[in-house]
Amino acid sequence: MSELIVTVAGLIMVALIIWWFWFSTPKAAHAEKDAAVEIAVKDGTYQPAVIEVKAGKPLNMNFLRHDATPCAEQVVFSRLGISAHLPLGRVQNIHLPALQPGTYEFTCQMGMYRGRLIAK
Ligand SMILES: [Cu+2]
Repeated sequence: MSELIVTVAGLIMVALIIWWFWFSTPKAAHAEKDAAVEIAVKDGTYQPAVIEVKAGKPLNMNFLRHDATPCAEQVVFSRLGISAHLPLGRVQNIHLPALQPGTYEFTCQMGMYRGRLIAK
Protein backbone atom coordinates (compact mmCIF):
# COMPACT_ATOMS: atom_id res chain seq x y z
CA MET A 1 0.00 0.00 0.00
CA SER A 2 2.71 2.48 0.95
CA GLU A 3 4.51 1.61 -2.28
CA LEU A 4 1.41 2.55 -4.20
CA ILE A 5 1.27 5.90 -2.42
CA VAL A 6 4.93 6.53 -3.25
CA THR A 7 4.30 5.65 -6.89
CA VAL A 8 1.27 7.90 -7.12
CA ALA A 9 3.11 10.74 -5.39
CA GLY A 10 5.97 10.25 -7.84
CA LEU A 11 3.62 10.41 -10.81
CA ILE A 12 2.03 13.57 -9.46
CA MET A 13 5.48 15.12 -9.07
CA VAL A 14 6.37 14.22 -12.65
CA ALA A 15 3.07 15.64 -13.91
CA LEU A 16 3.66 18.86 -11.98
CA ILE A 17 7.18 19.22 -13.35
CA ILE A 18 5.96 18.66 -16.91
CA TRP A 19 3.11 21.10 -16.35
CA TRP A 20 5.50 23.67 -14.94
CA PHE A 21 7.89 23.41 -17.88
CA TRP A 22 5.06 23.46 -20.35
CA PHE A 23 3.52 26.62 -18.99
CA SER A 24 6.72 28.40 -18.13
CA THR A 25 8.07 28.41 -21.71
CA PRO A 26 9.22 31.96 -22.15
CA LYS A 27 7.07 34.08 -24.39
CA ALA A 28 8.95 36.35 -26.74
CA ALA A 29 9.18 39.90 -25.53
CA HIS A 30 8.99 42.59 -28.15
CA ALA A 31 11.53 45.34 -28.38
CA GLU A 32 9.91 48.75 -28.19
CA LYS A 33 10.40 50.74 -31.34
CA ASP A 34 13.84 52.41 -31.32
CA ALA A 35 14.27 51.74 -27.62
CA ALA A 36 17.06 49.63 -26.19
CA VAL A 37 16.25 46.08 -25.23
CA GLU A 38 16.54 45.81 -21.46
CA ILE A 39 17.83 42.52 -20.11
CA ALA A 40 18.20 41.65 -16.46
CA VAL A 41 20.80 39.00 -15.60
CA LYS A 42 19.10 37.52 -12.63
CA ASP A 43 18.59 34.24 -10.79
CA GLY A 44 20.61 32.31 -13.35
CA THR A 45 18.68 33.55 -16.34
CA TYR A 46 18.39 36.40 -18.78
CA GLN A 47 15.06 38.17 -18.32
CA PRO A 48 13.47 38.27 -20.80
CA ALA A 49 15.23 35.35 -22.46
CA VAL A 50 13.49 35.53 -25.82
CA ILE A 51 13.16 38.87 -27.56
CA GLU A 52 11.67 39.61 -30.91
CA VAL A 53 13.41 42.45 -32.73
CA LYS A 54 13.20 44.12 -36.09
CA ALA A 55 15.55 42.72 -38.72
CA GLY A 56 17.61 45.17 -40.75
CA LYS A 57 17.96 47.75 -37.99
CA PRO A 58 20.86 48.26 -35.61
CA LEU A 59 19.94 47.58 -32.05
CA ASN A 60 20.96 48.54 -28.56
CA MET A 61 20.76 46.22 -25.63
CA ASN A 62 21.12 47.19 -22.00
CA PHE A 63 22.25 44.42 -19.72
CA LEU A 64 21.90 44.85 -15.99
CA ARG A 65 23.63 42.12 -14.07
CA HIS A 66 22.23 41.28 -10.63
CA ASP A 67 23.93 37.88 -10.26
CA ALA A 68 27.32 38.06 -8.57
CA THR A 69 28.44 34.70 -9.94
CA PRO A 70 31.46 34.97 -12.27
CA CYS A 71 29.47 32.76 -14.58
CA ALA A 72 27.32 35.75 -15.51
CA GLU A 73 30.26 38.06 -16.11
CA GLN A 74 30.45 37.75 -19.84
CA VAL A 75 27.75 37.76 -22.48
CA VAL A 76 28.57 36.26 -25.86
CA PHE A 77 26.73 36.63 -29.13
CA SER A 78 28.59 33.83 -30.86
CA ARG A 79 26.93 34.20 -34.24
CA LEU A 80 27.80 37.90 -34.33
CA GLY A 81 31.28 37.54 -32.87
CA ILE A 82 30.36 40.03 -30.15
CA SER A 83 31.01 39.66 -26.47
CA ALA A 84 31.00 42.04 -23.54
CA HIS A 85 31.86 42.17 -19.90
CA LEU A 86 28.87 42.81 -17.67
CA PRO A 87 29.69 44.83 -14.56
CA LEU A 88 27.70 43.93 -11.47
CA GLY A 89 24.80 46.28 -10.75
CA ARG A 90 25.58 48.67 -13.56
CA VAL A 91 23.93 48.86 -16.98
CA GLN A 92 26.15 47.73 -19.83
CA ASN A 93 25.08 48.86 -23.26
CA ILE A 94 25.80 46.60 -26.21
CA HIS A 95 25.35 47.84 -29.72
CA LEU A 96 24.41 45.27 -32.32
CA PRO A 97 24.56 45.80 -36.07
CA ALA A 98 21.48 45.39 -38.25
CA LEU A 99 20.53 41.72 -38.12
CA GLN A 100 19.46 39.46 -40.92
CA PRO A 101 16.18 37.70 -40.15
CA GLY A 102 16.93 34.73 -37.97
CA THR A 103 17.73 33.62 -34.47
CA TYR A 104 20.73 34.87 -32.53
CA GLU A 105 21.62 33.20 -29.28
CA PHE A 106 23.40 34.98 -26.50
CA THR A 107 24.91 33.10 -23.62
CA CYS A 108 27.38 33.41 -20.82
CA GLN A 109 30.82 31.98 -21.52
CA MET A 110 29.84 28.52 -20.37
CA GLY A 111 26.45 28.58 -22.00
CA MET A 112 24.52 28.33 -18.75
CA TYR A 113 22.68 31.58 -19.17
CA ARG A 114 20.82 31.47 -22.45
CA GLY A 115 18.87 34.00 -24.39
CA ARG A 116 17.69 34.42 -27.92
CA LEU A 117 17.04 37.32 -30.24
CA ILE A 118 14.58 36.60 -32.99
CA ALA A 119 15.01 39.09 -35.81
CA LYS A 120 11.99 39.38 -38.09
CU1 LIG B 1 28.21 30.80 -17.23
